[in-house]
Amino acid sequence: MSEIHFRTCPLCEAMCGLRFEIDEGRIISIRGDSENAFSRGHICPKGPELKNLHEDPDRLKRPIKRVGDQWVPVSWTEALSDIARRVVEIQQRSGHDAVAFYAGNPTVHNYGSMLFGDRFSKALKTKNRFSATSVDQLPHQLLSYLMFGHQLMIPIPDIDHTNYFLIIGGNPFASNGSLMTVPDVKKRLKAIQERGGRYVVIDPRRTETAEHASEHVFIRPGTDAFLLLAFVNTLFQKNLIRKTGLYTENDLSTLKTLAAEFALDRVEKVTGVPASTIERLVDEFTQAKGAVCYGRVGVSMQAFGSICQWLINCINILTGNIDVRGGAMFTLPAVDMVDPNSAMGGARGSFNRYRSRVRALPEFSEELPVSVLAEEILTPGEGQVRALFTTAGNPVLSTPNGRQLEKAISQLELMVSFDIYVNETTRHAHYILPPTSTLEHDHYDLIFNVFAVRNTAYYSRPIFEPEEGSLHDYEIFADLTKRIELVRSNKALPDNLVKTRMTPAAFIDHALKAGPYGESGPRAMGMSLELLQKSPHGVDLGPLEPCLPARLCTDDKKIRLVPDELLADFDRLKKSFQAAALSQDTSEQDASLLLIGRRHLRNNNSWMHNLPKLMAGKNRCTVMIHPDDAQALGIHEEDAVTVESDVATITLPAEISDGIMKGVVSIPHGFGHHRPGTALNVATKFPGASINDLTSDRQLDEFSGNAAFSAIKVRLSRGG
Ligand SMILES: Nc1nc2c(c(=O)[nH]1)N[C@H]1C(S)=C(S)[C@@H](COP(=O)(O)OP(=O)(O)OC[C@H]3O[C@@H](n4cnc5c(=O)[nH]c(N)nc54)[C@H](O)[C@@H]3O)O[C@H]1N2
Ligand SMILES: Nc1nc2c(c(=O)[nH]1)N[C@H]1C(S)=C(S)[C@@H](COP(=O)(O)OP(=O)(O)OC[C@H]3O[C@@H](n4cnc5c(=O)[nH]c(N)nc54)[C@H](O)[C@@H]3O)O[C@H]1N2
Ligand code: SF4
Ligand SMILES: [Mo]
Repeated sequence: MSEIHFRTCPLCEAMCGLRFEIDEGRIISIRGDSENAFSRGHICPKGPELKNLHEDPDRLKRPIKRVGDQWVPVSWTEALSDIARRVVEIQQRSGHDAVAFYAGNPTVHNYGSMLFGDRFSKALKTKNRFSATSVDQLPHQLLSYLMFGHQLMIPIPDIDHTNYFLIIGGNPFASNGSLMTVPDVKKRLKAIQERGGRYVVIDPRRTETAEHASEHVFIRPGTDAFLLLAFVNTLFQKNLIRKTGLYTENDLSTLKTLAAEFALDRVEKVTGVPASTIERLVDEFTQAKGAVCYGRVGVSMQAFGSICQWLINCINILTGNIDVRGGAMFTLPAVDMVDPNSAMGGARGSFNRYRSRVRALPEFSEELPVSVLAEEILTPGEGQVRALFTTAGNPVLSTPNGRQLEKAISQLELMVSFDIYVNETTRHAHYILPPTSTLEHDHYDLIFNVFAVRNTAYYSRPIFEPEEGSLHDYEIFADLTKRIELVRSNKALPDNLVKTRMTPAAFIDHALKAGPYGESGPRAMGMSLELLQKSPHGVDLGPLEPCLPARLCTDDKKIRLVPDELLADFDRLKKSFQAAALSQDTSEQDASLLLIGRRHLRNNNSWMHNLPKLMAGKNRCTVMIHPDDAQALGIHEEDAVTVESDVATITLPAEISDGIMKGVVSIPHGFGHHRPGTALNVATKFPGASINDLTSDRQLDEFSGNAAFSAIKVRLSRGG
């Protein structure tokens, strides 16, 4: 007799409920759970692949140590003791900052790793803490911190009630939504159209999302800030501002002055978006009952990522679409990560309290931009990084100028990776510490509930008992934190593992009971771990509700419409606008094409290319190019093409498509599995090439330090 188990999928942000059929310890099937309170049966092709991920023969289960070119098994306590001794020795010799820490994306999908990894990295007392945040959503968090007073007060599109959804630089059909946790986004976007509304996509590529949109508008990569300023300017010019008491008049008039320089005709020239289109979009947006502007990685991974996110917030605020049904709203999750008085709500964020050693880039929330990691390792001097921990990350493929980082990490005195694979990054480690499979541990989505389009709560139980002798991420972190503490105080190290009394589940139980739906919160209903354990399809906590100004974390309970810190960045923007306008005026044409990224439903950043079913079909690691550009360069479909940036060259096949704007080319990230020593038997058969060999650690949103992956200048030529 087979058994049925339920849990949510940890692979992307959508939190789909899954139904597992298990027979004698083997997975028979994984389907969408049609009764799940949030996802209602939705699933994508990656969900069922949790079976093959769990059973992947390349998945590591025991710690290994690199001896020359060989990996040898080692016991947990031997590995953890040696690491603890070496970390303390390096820090005593070279200072705390000599040890760096990088946390990759799946950390956020594993609450044990998130909670205990954070504690561990803070116990290292190093300034050199990094994460995938600074190659992704740093501008969102920074602007939420500056405008609303809390890095996690991210405005979420009220997709189920809006009548006008303006999507800039996001492709939820491929990504399943981001900073907008929304299972079955296709159905929900279609529902907008069915109720007479519109959804409009602004993107240099006619993406899968754009194909089905009410309208798609091409834009020249990296120019969105100018478009958004023209939008704001038009709101002022046409008296379309809907005032609320949420911000000061002073800020409003500053914003008016700043935007005034961005006239529609000049912006048209720079962005490629016709002035009449911008005007019409403004009219449609302001006339709709419930409209929301939303921008994702396409507008945060660019030179003006922070200004883009600021202006997107401004558009929602100025048109009266913040904190109202159908606009941009804030969540009230069962574990409240925002309210400073709640169990988990303390970390409002911080900015620019210190800077990186070599290039002086600013701190955000006790992290530095990962674009400086390589130079912090390569540049001699006091504070030089000599040891690195990575957890759930693959920065060689996912951060800019990956080859430079590779060179850097191959010189480290000590590198330790928490990972389930020997990948392009972890192959350089001295130790790899593999945690249990995701199906062997429990999970509660601390973060994605903060971004969800509806308030819900779900607790995922493990499907399988952990294998004998394996450890969860949190147990490894807890042991190592303790061991380092013992070495620091000259105490003997134990031969057995140091168990932690506090488990992630106990933590969550406390936070749920103390939270808004717990024992005495504003929506008290007895929320607890026990209640969730009895609810295999999750608990629905209702639609997003207005909550301002009470929930604002600013001192005066006002939105800071124009943060002072950001004003300083405005000169850089004006200069860039003038330069762009000038180059459009002169007939002199640059031979460069502008490179952007691309996501595909079957990829997941760098790490699911080892699953055969997801790799079936056409090669997806191609350079997409417009037919006119291809013709001018004599490039034909599937020709090998060399792509050259100022940093490096790579070769990959051409894919000719009129779905990409003329002058723009696109390459997906996460490929480049040809590197020797990568132990991924399927992925290495589909190696592709890494876009991040081409991207530059110097190309940034200088305000936040976020990597600017969009609008990289490249030159193409036929041949490999
Ligand atoms: N299948 C799949 N799903 C994923 C992931 C994955 O790798 N694969 N990754 C997950 C992660 S970590 C994240 S952060 C999210 C990201 O979620 P999304 O932001 O929705 O991801 P993308 O599909 O990369 O969409 C970015 C869009 O921006 C466009 N773009 C690029 N440059 C510019 C520009 O200069 N201006 C404008 N206006 N648009 C631009 C691109 O053409 C692309 O369509 O997806 C998550 N979900
Ligand atoms: N050019 C370009 N570069 C990009 C992007 C882009 O759009 N364009 N997107 C960026 C974005 S949005 C992101 S988020 C980053 C992602 O960048 P990273 O987070 O650095 O890379 P991932 O590919 O997500 O690597 C995840 C690693 O975690 C491991 N892993 C999975 N689950 C677990 C677990 O439970 N525990 C542990 N210990 N390990 C686990 C996997 O084996 C894999 O090695 O890439 C960024 N890089
Ligand atoms: S959409 Fe995301 S959460 Fe849902 S099944 Fe696919 S990968 Fe998993
Ligand atoms: Mo991401």
